[in-house]
Amino acid sequence: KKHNRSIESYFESIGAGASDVGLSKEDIKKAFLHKLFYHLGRVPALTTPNDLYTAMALTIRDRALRKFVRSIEEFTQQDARGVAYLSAEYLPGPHLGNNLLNLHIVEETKEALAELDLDLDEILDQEGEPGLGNGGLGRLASCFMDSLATLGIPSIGYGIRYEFGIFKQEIKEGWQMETTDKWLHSGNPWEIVRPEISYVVKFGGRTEHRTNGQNRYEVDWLPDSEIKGTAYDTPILGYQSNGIIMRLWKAEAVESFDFSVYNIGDYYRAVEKKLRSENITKVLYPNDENLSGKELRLKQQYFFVSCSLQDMIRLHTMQGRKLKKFHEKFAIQLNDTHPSIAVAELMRLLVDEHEIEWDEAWDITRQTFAYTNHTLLPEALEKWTVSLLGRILPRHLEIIYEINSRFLEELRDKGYSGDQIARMSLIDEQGEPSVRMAHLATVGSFKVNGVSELHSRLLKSQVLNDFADLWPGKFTNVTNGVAHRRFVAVSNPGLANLISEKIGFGWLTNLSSLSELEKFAKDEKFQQRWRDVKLQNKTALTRFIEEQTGVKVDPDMLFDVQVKRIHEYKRQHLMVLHIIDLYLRIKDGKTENIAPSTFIFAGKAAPGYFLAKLIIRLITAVADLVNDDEEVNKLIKVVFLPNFNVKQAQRVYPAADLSEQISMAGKEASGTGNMKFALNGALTIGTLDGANVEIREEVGDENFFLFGQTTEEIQQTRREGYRPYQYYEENEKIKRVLDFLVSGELANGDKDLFKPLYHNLLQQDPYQLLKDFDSYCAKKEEVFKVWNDQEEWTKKSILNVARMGKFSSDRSIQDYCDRIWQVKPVKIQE
Ligand code: T68
Repeated sequence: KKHNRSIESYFESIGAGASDVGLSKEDIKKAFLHKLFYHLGRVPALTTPNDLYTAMALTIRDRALRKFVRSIEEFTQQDARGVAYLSAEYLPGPHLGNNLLNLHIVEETKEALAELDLDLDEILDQEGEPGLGNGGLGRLASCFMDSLATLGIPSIGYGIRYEFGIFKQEIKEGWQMETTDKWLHSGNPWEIVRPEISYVVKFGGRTEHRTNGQNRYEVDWLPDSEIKGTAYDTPILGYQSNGIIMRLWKAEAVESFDFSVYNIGDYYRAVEKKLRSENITKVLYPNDENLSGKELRLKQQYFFVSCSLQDMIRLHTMQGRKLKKFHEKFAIQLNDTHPSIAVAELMRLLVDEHEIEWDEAWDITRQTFAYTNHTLLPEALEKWTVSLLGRILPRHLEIIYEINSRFLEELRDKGYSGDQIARMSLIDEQGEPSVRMAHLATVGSFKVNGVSELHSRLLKSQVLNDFADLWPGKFTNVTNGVAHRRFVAVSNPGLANLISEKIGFGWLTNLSSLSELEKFAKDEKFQQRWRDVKLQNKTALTRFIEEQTGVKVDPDMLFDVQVKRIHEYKRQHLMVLHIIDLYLRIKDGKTENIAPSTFIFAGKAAPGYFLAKLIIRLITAVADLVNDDEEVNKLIKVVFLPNFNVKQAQRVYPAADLSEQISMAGKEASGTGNMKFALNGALTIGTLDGANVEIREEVGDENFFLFGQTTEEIQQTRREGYRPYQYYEENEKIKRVLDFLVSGELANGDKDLFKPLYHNLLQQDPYQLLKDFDSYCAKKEEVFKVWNDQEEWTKKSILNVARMGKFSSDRSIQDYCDRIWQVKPVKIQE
């Protein structure tokens, strides 16, 4: 039965108005106690911190859901075109603080709790986070959810509900150790399970081809297993605006028990089957920018893609709409190639299950998908061997072959020949035949975008060059952005208050209005308050560092920070080489011009990435050496903060003075940490890589510490035959620093420990650290000089913030709407 009444009228009919989800202090207090007693069954004397947090989260979730149901009502009424964002990863971070900001009830909540003798900050601190991603790509997806909701875009985020997210990192004797992330351990008050929203996903088996009675060619897929995906919804609130959902799929057995087996008494085998099914969404693969080619990973990708497409088709046809108009109602954004099997799956659903002819199905498919590329690294470009794909998804392999043969035919018609066709084929025939997922995504999409100007340009000239020549109009750029409300307003309230006091609250929804801060850049009183805020944030971080690592640091020192996944291309070790150089200078008594600095690192290494783990070991070794040396530790300290995640990031960005964005040019697609730092008033030392280029353009060359070769110079160096050993021989400083690695002075006399890194740098140095080393060191001298002039530094810091308006994810989403999706906002009236 259809319910055509508005949500408002339901409330009215029970005499409740909207007050059951009211936002006053009294409403919040009442609701909170209600949750504590009647949802959790707790008496005041026996509540645990987790109970208090859970009751508060449930209180806020109700309010978020009210926004969400109103949004859905509005989207449906207006029959609006919408977006589905498909991402194998999300990193939402803690929800509570962000939702309080978005509902505009931080003060009310604080007071409500205070009247109950409770402290909001303690409750906020209880919240863990869903670590359902590796790094930038997953966090970007979550920033986009925030902005989609804020802008009122009819949208949904689809993904995987991993039971274990990214591993927890501990440091034992200087090494990274991984333990499982049991994020669901104390429950997850934000999600709503939807047992009635579930779909069957097939795997394996074979296909049968035949012509039916009406002379239609048909294919049956006879799988050898089936798994059920169930929806888990998390409401994501926009700022004083709509609510959308992130819908994550959990794998389950089609029947909880296989009764036929159960009845013959083999209970354990029946349960085992259930466990095997649940395996699919057990754990996130912890590799960023590197492929494992594992069967389970392919199954994860297909599983969530199939559930999501079936769900969209249900939503679409539910209201009596024709499937042939699917592309008019939905744009589907593929977050990298991880969900790109969707191209073949939509074809299968349209052709095999809904009996649409191939050509028409292909038109629909190509008008539905758009693909975002996040990397140019060859080792990160997804490929699945034909044999694996054929075994797990036999029908999809056939469909991919069909797409390919038609595509290559088209190329031949256009006069393409041998080499070029082999390069563009969806199938890589060199070595073991495999499917190039980036090619499948490109051929199956109406738009392809990179994530910064530089990256989009390189995408067109390198990795997808042939395709860009063939379809120039298909390629575009959308520079990344960040959820500035989370990363400034929530995590840096001191700065947010100071900004709002000067320019009002407009920047919360229109980040460009930060430019109004420019006129205060030289105001001495304002500068002093700017510095006071930074010092407070640094003092808070100082306490956290001591708690986490036992190291005492001085908040008056320059906080020089590099936090991100550990990867050779990101060059954490370049920063370490410079620290070693400083150490040696201090030991020589040449301390002039060194600004007292604390070097802070954090980040996870992929568990199987040996050199990345060794870089962590090097950082902790240098930290031990430096921090324990009385002569040295007055001037410099080194810290490695374990287990970098969104929650920790929110403590770190507000406390940074200097942001290290030192990847080899051409390798970092965009970076988003770079934006979060600058928005919190850190100055950047960086290369012309990814979005650094655009950040520098915006903040001005004089407010950015640029060093290193450009992408073109890097390529030139390589073409000329880069010989890192030459730099070692000819550059005294480089020689001394590198020899120090194997001198035994690090790691209690172990001379062999860092040999792999030493040899890597001397023999290959694939990321040209040695070539960029001098330029980096020289720039550091300039950093020290500017730091010693605090007025100058503060002015630059204010100007950085004032000119960062471009880098909100609100702007990115607006770009996606205009350049790619062609969707318009539908805001709820409230
Ligand atoms: C990052 N990529 C880019 N990948 O490195 C970064 N990869 O420059 C960019 O700012 C960011 O994406 C957002 O566009 C990743 O984070 C992964 O995490 C990843 C995970 C699995 C497989 C491959």
